[in-house]
Amino acid sequence: MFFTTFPRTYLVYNISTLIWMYVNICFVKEKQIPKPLLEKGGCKDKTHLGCGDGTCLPNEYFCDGSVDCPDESDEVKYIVNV
Ligand SMILES: [Ca+2]
Repeated sequence: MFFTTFPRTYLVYNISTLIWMYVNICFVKEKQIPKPLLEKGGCKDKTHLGCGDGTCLPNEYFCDGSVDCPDESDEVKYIVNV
């Protein structure tokens, strides 16, 4: 279990597939809130990422410890394969 204030990339051993994989992990909150869209948000500015509701914010706003997305999805726990 890693606790960070910003998304970081970790090498993680996946027990179900028995392979090592790189993942971005951000564990900040455990409450049920939407997952952020991130790169799938289709933000025009490439330095921005999408909140769960489609709002675009600068990527440094994600997992910085304070809520910025209207739906709080910038601070939700998420794992993204890289
Ligand atoms: Ca934030």
